[in-house]
Amino acid sequence: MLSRRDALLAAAGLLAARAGANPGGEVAADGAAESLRVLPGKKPLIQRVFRPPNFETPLADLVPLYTANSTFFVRYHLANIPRVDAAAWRLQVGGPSAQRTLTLSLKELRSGFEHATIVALNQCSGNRRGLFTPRVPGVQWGSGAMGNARWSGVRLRDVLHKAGVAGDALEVVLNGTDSSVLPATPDFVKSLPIDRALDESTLIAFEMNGEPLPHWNGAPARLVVPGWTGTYWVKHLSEIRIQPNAFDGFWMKSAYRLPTGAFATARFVSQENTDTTPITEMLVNSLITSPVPGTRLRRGEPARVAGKAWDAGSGIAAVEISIDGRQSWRDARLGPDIGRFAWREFQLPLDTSRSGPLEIAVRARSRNGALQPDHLTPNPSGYHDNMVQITRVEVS
Ligand SMILES: Nc1nc2c(c(=O)[nH]1)N[C@H]1C(S)=C(S)[C@@H](COP(=O)(O)O)O[C@H]1N2
Ligand SMILES: [Mo]
Repeated sequence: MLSRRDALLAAAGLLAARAGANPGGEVAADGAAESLRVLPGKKPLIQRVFRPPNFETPLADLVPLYTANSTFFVRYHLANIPRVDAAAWRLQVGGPSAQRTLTLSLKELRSGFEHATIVALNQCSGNRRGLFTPRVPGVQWGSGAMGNARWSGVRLRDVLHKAGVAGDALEVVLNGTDSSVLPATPDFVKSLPIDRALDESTLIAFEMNGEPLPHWNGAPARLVVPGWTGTYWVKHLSEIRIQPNAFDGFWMKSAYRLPTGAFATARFVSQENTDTTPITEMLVNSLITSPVPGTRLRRGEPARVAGKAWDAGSGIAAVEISIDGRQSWRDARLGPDIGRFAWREFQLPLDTSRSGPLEIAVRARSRNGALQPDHLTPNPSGYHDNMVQITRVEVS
């Protein structure tokens, strides 16, 4: 059977082309066949946009507890992405609310500050945008614009304190070495509220899963803001500015914004207005990694539902699974807790005693009491899709 998306593609005459580019029959989390392409240094990923590179992780590569560097998703807004020479790279720290300016080499960054490691999920604000109905503009991500990794580096806080944070500091502005090819496209620059920048979990990371950062994931150093969506995790970080006023660049003022008050997440007060506010933390969410949509399970044979659940850092309290149209729910068994900003594995044996179609619904509950909803909260950019996902399989 064709999925909703494949039916649309077939109508547009695109399905054959995609199937041809996809001889291995890779599937994304929504069961659609996807075209896999290789970025230098990466394994095949689902190509959403070629230039700038936007590649998502296939469902099968979201099964390991730590997402491999070679399969970790890649998201860029601008197409000029120079390979940074780590020996020549410098991090500039300053701004009107800094007491002094610093210029740090990678060696100085590594040797001058205490090292810190944190396991954290990096999820794009627009993960699952491609599943929104009605369709919203933007990269049409499936469920693979995310990954869980062990990040090592130094605390942003320690670097800011070395520069000296003045009493009037309001935001910290972060820029990387990538840039646009067209002068009209604004440079990708983000800011954080000063308290989030000074939070001990915010890192300048130079390692990912024990290896130097891959080029496509921000070498030689990137920001890691555990619990907050990927947009703040600035790659190829080269400039940090501490300032007493709200940063008014395009990627704060106009992009990555939500209707004010629509979501119960951390506020970013200095960037808020009556209509819109920047996206901040992730919502409680989950992903079924197994069975894959469309699987034929054999009647009476052992099977299980497995996947991942996460939130912004309160931790996962429970994952519930329903196979009776969401009338009754059973608690899945949770895997090891590897840190409050990491995803948590879950699994539950699946009843295959009756033949016929089976609809598996999963919802996660966070320790702060949030539960995945049954419906989307509409927003113009298609962010924060955390509604209960359903995987359809067949028992025969
Ligand atoms: N320099 C730079 N950093 C960036 C971006 C970018 O376009 N340029 N995109 C951000 C967004 S929106 C996301 S979701 C994450 C994705 O991280 P990844 O590409 O390592 O998976 O990077 C963030 N950091
Ligand atoms: Mo993103």
